[in-house]
Amino acid sequence: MRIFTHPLQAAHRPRDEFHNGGLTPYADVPERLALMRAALGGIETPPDAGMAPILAVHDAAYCQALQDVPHLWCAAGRPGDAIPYAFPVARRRALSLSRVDALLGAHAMDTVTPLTVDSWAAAYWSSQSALAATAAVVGGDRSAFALSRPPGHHAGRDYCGGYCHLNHAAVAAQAARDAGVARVAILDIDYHHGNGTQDIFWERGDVFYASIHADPATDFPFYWGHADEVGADGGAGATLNLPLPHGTTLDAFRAAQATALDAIARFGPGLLVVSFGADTWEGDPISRFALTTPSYTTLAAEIAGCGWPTVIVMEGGYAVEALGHNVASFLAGF
Ligand code: SP5
Ligand code: ZN
Repeated sequence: MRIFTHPLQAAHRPRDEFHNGGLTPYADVPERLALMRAALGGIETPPDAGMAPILAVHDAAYCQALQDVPHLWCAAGRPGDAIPYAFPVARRRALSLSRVDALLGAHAMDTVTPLTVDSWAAAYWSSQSALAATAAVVGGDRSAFALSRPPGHHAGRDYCGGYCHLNHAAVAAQAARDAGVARVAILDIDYHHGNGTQDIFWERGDVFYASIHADPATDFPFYWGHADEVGADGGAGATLNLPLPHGTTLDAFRAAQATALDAIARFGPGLLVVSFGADTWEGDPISRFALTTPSYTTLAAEIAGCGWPTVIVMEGGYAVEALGHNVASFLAGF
């Protein structure tokens, strides 16, 4: 299986995230990439497919803000990484976004996703890795893996959040559509609900989104991922949410995955994108499921058994020392 990642994905190194009433060390450390690389062989650098496939999913003004905010922040004399503190949650009229805090707050959903001058390149090349994997699969490979980092599934068309800036799984799914694949399914098995992916395809019937995740009643992102969220308009019925409780082990996760795969089979995709997070592992420092390293081989084999051409995109997983083993276990199942 071809694997894609780019060295600039490691440059993004925020110091802290604002969480639980204070600054705590940022969980998405660049060492995640080094350990995954070390556990995998034959990694390729993706070609540069440019901005067009990213702009097929994300707003141009948002992409510009991701690039500008860290520089504006430094120019304003701010000492730390760029973290928003005011959000236009209430209904708003036209805003002037000339102040960096307004520009950032209007394009962010939380305070755990700091921006640095290196964030854009890391996110951009993570999307390029997903695009290269998609091109391989559209070109006839059975599967390919995008070793994306920073992750993507919390990012929406015009906002960052949950350590995510660009939604690589959505970029991959849209690229497959634009390459002529009529129906694309996304299976999201990160511990957290992929609110950004759900949001991007909420009203579309050509891209099916199924997610298995910690119940948003107890876990980030809190406001999305409940079982009654099924899509709207042309996308009604093309979103499936399967929240699970703390302590979930392989048996319950497998049952939920079987439900998701049945729904995807009824949809009939020409290509599957898997948003894979290893933060469902029993030792993950910010999560509360109880999958083991061998669990991932079982889950992957059941996905591979469906026979759909599959693009795998890396999402979360914060137990750094175990991450390489968990990713290798998942890929072994393919
Ligand atoms: C892609 C992904 O897995 N994003 C997860 C975002 C979860 N953020 C909310 C929880 C933040 C907990 N941060 C703990 C940091 C400890 N230093
Ligand atoms: Zn996650």
